[in-house]
Amino acid sequence: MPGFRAIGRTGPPGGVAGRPILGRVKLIVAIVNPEDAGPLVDALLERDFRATRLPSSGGFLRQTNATVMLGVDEDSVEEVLDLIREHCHARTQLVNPMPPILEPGEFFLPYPLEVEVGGATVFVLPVERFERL
Ligand code: 2BA
Repeated sequence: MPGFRAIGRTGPPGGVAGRPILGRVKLIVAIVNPEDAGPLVDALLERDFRATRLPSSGGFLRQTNATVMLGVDEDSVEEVLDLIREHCHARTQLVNPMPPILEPGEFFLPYPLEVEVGGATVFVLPVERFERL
């Protein structure tokens, strides 16, 4: 489809108001460290991808992370994944385990556990229809 390299790109390609795009669009949802989200979104915008950043938090650690969401042409998925790989780094975090319920005379010595988080958790979903109204 000529002129439709990436719906996320600015300029005339797809996503023109009133003209739906059917088929070749993917929605990329990337859960990343909040420190990486800024540089990632900057790099995406530099390459003319449009992105939405949402504040989120992990169910396990219950700490703030960031969810970056972008709709792109399927041909651009690998380019976006490369940018995510470049800008999102794994980190280790210390977690304090919940103390167990103790019987009288038992004791619990809490010590923090190390958990590795990210680079990024990425979902690539098919989009049935994309339209900017
Ligand atoms: P959290 O749920 O806070 O998980 C943070 C890290 O804790 C995970 O890193 C993983 O290393 C560990 N973890 C999570 N659940 C665990 C469990 N049941 N047992 C042991 N360790 C566990 P990542 O795997 O890199 O995930 C980073 C964040 O990405 C997650 O934060 C969550 O917000 C999101 N995420 C990961 N997998 C997901 C999934 N299948 N669906 C939706 N969100 C997901």
